Amino acid sequence: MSAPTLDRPTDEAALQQRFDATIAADRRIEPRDWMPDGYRKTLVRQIAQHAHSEIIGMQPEGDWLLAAPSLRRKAILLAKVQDEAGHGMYLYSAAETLGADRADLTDKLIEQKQKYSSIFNYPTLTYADVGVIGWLVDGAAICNQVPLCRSSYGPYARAMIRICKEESFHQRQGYELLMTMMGGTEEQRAMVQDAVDRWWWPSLMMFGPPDDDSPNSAQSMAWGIKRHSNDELRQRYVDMSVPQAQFLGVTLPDPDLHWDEETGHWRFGPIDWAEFKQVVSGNGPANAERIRRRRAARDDNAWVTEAATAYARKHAGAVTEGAA
Ligand code: FAQ
Repeated sequence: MSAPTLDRPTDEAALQQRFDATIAADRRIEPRDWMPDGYRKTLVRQIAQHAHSEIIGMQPEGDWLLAAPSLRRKAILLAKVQDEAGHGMYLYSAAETLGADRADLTDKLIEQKQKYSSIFNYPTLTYADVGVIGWLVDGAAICNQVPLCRSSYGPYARAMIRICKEESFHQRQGYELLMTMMGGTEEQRAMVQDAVDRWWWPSLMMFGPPDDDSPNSAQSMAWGIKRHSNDELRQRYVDMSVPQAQFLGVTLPDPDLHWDEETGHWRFGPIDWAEFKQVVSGNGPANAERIRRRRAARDDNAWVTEAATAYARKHAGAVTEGAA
């Protein structure tokens, strides 16, 4: 047996030291590297929640696929909703590199043992909601996710690069739809304003609880999983969105919103954290429906998974026999 060297540490303390040095040097942790249990658990938790959000996030806009007002709008929306499915798949794959099992993660979502983003528990009442989701919800997702492209875990960071590119297209298609509606009739402009009124505050909640009530932030930032705090990103998002709202010609539903010359930021009013807690604990307007549909998708399509698994097994057997 070879003696342990600095290159191939064998004891836990040396492994921890190497992990810490990798994080301190801002290099990536890869699936085969040793990592502390807490780091692995935190990543599985965040990546699984993120993947679930993408999959559940297909529902609010998916509800408008059959009612899109033109073939062009339908094609754009279809492409966007399919992209979200793809994002979910990249993210479940990233979670698998940490030893998580995809079917088990789906079960945990359906049994409500794992969370998904609060934002997807609000209904899409008019077609303007599709535009506002693209502009505000994808806008918030980009703001939160661009820094995750530099997350310390390699597979997560790399998945985020592609996801962010696609989210940028999503945001633009939403904004373009809203610009078109704002150039339309009074009724269309009113639909946009109504959608903005309903989605603005929930979009601010997407960034998570305030920093002093965010149990995971400090450790996640020390590990380089998260790069900025929830409040920092929320402020960045408000600063980015206010000029976009002005250009669009809508009013953000916040009487306290004002420009703070001293700090160079748009200051906003208090967020209703009681509503956030209600939604996250399963009591939002559409939680039950979202989970009911996800459960039905799993159960009704189980035969596809079984058939694909049987085919893959048979094919793998044939390959092994061929090799022999
Ligand atoms: N909703 O200690 P923290 C998208 C939970 S993808 C529900 O601050 P953390 C694309 C949190 O999990 C949107 N739960 O937690 C799209 C934790 O619970 P736990 C999803 C929330 O992890 C667009 C507890 O509260 N994006 O939109 C929420 O450090 C359009 C304490 O919170 C991601 O997942 C919430 N909003 O920071 C798709 C991005 N916020 O597990 C379709 C990656 C917090 O301790 C259409 N994730 N919680 O029981 C992150 O960046 C972080 O996980 C945060 C939360 C910032 C979300």
